Amino acid sequence: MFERDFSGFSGQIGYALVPMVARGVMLGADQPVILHMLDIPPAAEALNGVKMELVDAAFPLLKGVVATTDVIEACTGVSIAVMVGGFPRKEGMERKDVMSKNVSIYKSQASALEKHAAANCKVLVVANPANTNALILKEFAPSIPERNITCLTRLDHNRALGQISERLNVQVSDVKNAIIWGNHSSSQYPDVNHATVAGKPVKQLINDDAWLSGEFIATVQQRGAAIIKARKLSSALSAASSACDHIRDWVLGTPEGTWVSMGVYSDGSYNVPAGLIYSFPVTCRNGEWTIVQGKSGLSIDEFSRKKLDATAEELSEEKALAYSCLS
Ligand code: NAX
Repeated sequence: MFERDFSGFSGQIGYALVPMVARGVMLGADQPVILHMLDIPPAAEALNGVKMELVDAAFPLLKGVVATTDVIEACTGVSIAVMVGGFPRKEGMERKDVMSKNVSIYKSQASALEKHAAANCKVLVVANPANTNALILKEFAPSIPERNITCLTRLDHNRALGQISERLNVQVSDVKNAIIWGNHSSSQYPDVNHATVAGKPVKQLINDDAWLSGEFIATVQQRGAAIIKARKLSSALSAASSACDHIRDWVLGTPEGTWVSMGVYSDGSYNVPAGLIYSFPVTCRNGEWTIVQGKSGLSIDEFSRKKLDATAEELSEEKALAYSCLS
């Protein structure tokens, strides 16, 4: 039985995510689950409403629900933690103020996870700034192996696949091996230099460099803002679905010949500074991710190099800002 913890669960993504997990979308149709849902006291009643709905839905795989505002109760015994709770930027707030709020949230959740979660608990940080929140969590949970702490860039990855499938009018399931490099922010670099459709290189099928290096990249980078403009709310169902994809592939493995994008602790691969949580192409097997290296790594042209470095630089700045909030 997997127990998993979700922070921020009366929020939009939480509400979309819990039924997916309870239906087996995250871990498979034969995997029973117990859900632990955490939110803050002002959201306690709404959180209880989500619990009531989960009971009413009578999911066969759902073997228990804990709805709580106590971070220790939420973290106790969990083997997968999906962190969607965070403090949004409000009008008039400086970046540093938002960072400071999130640093204190992730500091306390890190220590609760470290002390009370199951050994080898896998952590996925969704809440923004996702990469840097994950880094703070790593900092304050030193006994959780760094390979167990990741952040969500799979939504951006899936958005890239979706754009290619729309442009070529092909099934999205035939599009593979896009890459999101770097930060889950508008500095991310969606890269299709190695992507394929039914085995054929995307670069051959879309013989339009201007689109690939211009509109395509901008559309993926700005997709979150476009959803907010259209829905007056940020992405929720696509974020929840992508969080399921992230955990499923991490736990159950990526299909042969396919890689996915995950925000993971950089070991210096591709000359990305070590010590950042940076989105790389990864394959997963036996519950472990590995950055795609091939024999000599994927080739990175000059255009890509600049983009990889720019998003790394933004992450280094965020890291410095986060650490300045700690002092
Ligand atoms: P909501 O504002 O709907 O929900 C956030 C929830 O977190 C609320 O229920 C709130 O009470 C709770 N919360 C606040 N502080 C908490 C704490 N200390 N402990 C536990 N819970 C706490 O936001 P939603 O639309 O669900 O988005 C959640 C987060 O995901 C945001 O930070 C958002 O920016 C981020 N996103 C990240 C994405 C990604 O791909 N990495 C994409 C979607 C989304 O924008």
